[in-house]
Amino acid sequence: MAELSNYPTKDPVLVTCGLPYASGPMHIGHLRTYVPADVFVRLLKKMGVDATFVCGSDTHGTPVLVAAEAEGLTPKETYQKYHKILKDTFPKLNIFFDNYGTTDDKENIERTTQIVTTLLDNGHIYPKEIETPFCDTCGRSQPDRFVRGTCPYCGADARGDECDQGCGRYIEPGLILDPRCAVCGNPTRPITRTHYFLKLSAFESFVEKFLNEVDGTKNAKNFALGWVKEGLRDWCITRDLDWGVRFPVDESLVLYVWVDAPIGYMSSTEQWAKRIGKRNEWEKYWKPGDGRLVHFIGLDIVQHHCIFWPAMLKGSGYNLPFAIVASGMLKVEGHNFSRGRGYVVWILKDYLDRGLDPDYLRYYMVSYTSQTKDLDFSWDAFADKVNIELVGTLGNFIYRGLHFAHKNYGEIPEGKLDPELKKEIEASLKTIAEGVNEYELKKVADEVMRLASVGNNYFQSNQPWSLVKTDKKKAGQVIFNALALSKALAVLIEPFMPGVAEKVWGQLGFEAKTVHDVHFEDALSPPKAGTKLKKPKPVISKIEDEQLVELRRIIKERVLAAEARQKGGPKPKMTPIKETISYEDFQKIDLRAGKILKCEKVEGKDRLLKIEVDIGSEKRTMATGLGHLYKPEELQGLTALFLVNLEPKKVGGIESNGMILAVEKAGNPGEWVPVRLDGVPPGSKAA
Ligand code: B3M
Ligand code: ZN
Repeated sequence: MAELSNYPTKDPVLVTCGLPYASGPMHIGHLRTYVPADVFVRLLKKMGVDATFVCGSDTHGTPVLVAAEAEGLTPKETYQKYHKILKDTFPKLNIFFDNYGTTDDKENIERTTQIVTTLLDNGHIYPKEIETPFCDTCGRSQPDRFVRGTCPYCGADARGDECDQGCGRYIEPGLILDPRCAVCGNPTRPITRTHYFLKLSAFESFVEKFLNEVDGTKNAKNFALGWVKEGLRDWCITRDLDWGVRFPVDESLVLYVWVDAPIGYMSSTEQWAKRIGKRNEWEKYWKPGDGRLVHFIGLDIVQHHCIFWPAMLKGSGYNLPFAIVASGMLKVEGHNFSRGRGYVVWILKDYLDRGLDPDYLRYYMVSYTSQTKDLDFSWDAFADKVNIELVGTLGNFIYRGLHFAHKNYGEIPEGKLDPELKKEIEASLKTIAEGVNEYELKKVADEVMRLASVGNNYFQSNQPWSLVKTDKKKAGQVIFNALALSKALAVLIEPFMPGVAEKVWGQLGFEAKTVHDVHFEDALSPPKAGTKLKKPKPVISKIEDEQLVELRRIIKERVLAAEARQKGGPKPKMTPIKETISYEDFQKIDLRAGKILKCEKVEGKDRLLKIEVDIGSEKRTMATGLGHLYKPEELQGLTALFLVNLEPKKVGGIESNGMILAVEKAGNPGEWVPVRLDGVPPGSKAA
C-alpha cells in the first residue's frame, strides 16, 4: 500500500474524528484529536485534495447515563444540552465540520440497524449466556461505567468496560474482577442472562492483514497487532440498559455504545450528502471504491477502531479505513488529564471566555510535541510558545515588514522575488508535504516557524532601515521580498492558525479571495507591487504576566478543591440485607477452616495471588484477588475460612477450587480483610 500513502492524492478523502460523548462541555483533552484533524483537512485542501470532514456527538452508552443521573436530567435532555454546547464550541476554535450529527439521529439508528441485521444474516452474531454485574442497593444491572473493579489483564483499578488507569484494554462484560457499583460503592453480584456476541475470533487473520496494510501512525497499528497476537475474544455487543439503539433480535437489550458510535461516521456522511443535494455521495467513501477514510482518534480507543470497527465493516460489506491516526494522551501541568482531580482546562470557561485567541491553542496542540507522543499542557509552556515563537518570531517578522512598507511607501513597493527566498519557500512546501504524508503535524508547524526565522534573518541582514536613507528603491526591493515571504507565511499558517492567517492576508491588501481558498502554490507568487496598504496592527499579542498568574491559579484551585472533595467524599450506603433464604439453602454451603501453605504472585497480575490451601481432607489450589492488599508472606501460614464447594473457575490462568472468605470494611470499599481462624485445625467445619 506504500504508493497509496502519498498525499496529495487524486482520490477524495473523508476525515473523521472520534465522536465526543455528549456528556459534558469541551475540554482540552478533546483538542488532542480535533485540532490535528482539522489542521490535516485544511492541509489537504491546500494541496488541492477533495477532503470532507465529518463528526458528531456520541449520545448513547453509560457515559451519557452517568452524566444524566448526576444532573437529574433524562438521557435525551442530557445529550441535547451537551450536543448543542459541543456543536457551538467547535467553530469558536476554527474547527469546521462538513457535517456534525448525533448518534441518536434517525440516519444513525437506521444505518446501525441495517449493519447489525446484515451481520446477523451473515452469521457473525450469536447468543450466549453470561454473568454481568447487578447492584442490589441500586436495584439494577450495572454495565460498563456503572462498575469499577480490577482489570483482569493488568490488575489496575478499572472501569467496567475499559482499563482506564492501566493497560488501556477493553474489558468484556462480566470479566472485571472484584466489581463494585460505581453509583453506591457496594459490591455487585453476578446475574445470568443471554447476550449477543460478534464472532471476532473468526476475523483474526482478516484483522491482522488489515493492520499490516493500513496507513496512519505506528502507535495505532502496533498496539492493535499486539492484541491480535494474544488472540481475539468474541465481542459482546448488547447491554442490559434502556438507553441506546435497540437490538433487533431482542428488544429488551440495546446495542453496546461502541457498535452505533463508529457507525455515526457513516451516518454523518449520509447527512452531509443529503444536505449538499447528492444523496448517494456518501457511498464513494463507504462502499468499496476510490474514496479514502482517515480516522483521527485518541490512543485510548485504538482497540475499537483497529479491531472491532474493521471487523464490523468487513462483516457487513463496507469499505475499510485507509488510515488510522492516533494521538498520544494528554497531561495537564505534568499530571494525567483528569476532570475529577482538577487537571483539566475547560475550553469555554478557562480559555475562550477570557478572550484568548483559539489559534494560539491550535498552534500549541500541533507544535508542542509529535502527534503520537503524550502532550503536556502547561500555561507556562503555552505562554512561551505564544510569546517567543508566535509573537517573537512570526508576528514580529510580519509586522516589521508591513510597518516599514506602510510608513515609507504606503503601498507594496516594486521588487522581484529573491531566488534564494523562493528556494526556501519551495523547501518548506516539500517538508510540509512530508509532514502530511507522515501524519506528523509538528513537522509542518516547525517548518513554518523555520521559514519565519529565515524572514527575520533576511530582514536583519539587509538592514532596510539604513538602506532606505541612501537607496529607497533598493530598500523597497528588500521590503517587497519581506512581504512576499509574509504572504507565503499567511498561506502556510492557515491550516493551523486560520484566524491569524486571514488577518495577515487582509493587511497585505488581498480582498478578492480569503486565504482559506487559495492553494499552497500561491505561496510562491509574490503580492502585487502598488497594492495600497493600511496602517498595520500586530496580528498576535503576548500573554501578559498577570494573565498567566490568573490562569495558573485557576488550575491550582481546582486541584485543591478536588482533593478536599475526595477527602470528605460521600460515605457508601450500607448494603441492604439480602432476601431471606431457607435453612436448606444455607446447608448447601460448605465452609471450612483452611491453612494457606503457599502463597505466590501471578506474573503480570497485580491483584492475583495463587494459594495452596490445606483444607484438612486435601490440598487445593485457589486464586484470590487480594494481591494489591497483602504481600504473599503476609498470607502464607494464615488459617482462614474457605468456601470449599464452589464450582471450579479459571481466574487469570489459574483453576481456582474454592474461595477464601474476606469481609469488605464498612465505609472503606476496597479494603478486604480475610476471616481469620487463628489456631483452628484445617478442615474444621462452620455451620
Ligand atoms: N465517544 C469518546 C472516546 O472514548 C467516544 C468515541 C467514539 S468514536 C466512534 O474517546
Ligand atoms: Zn488493565
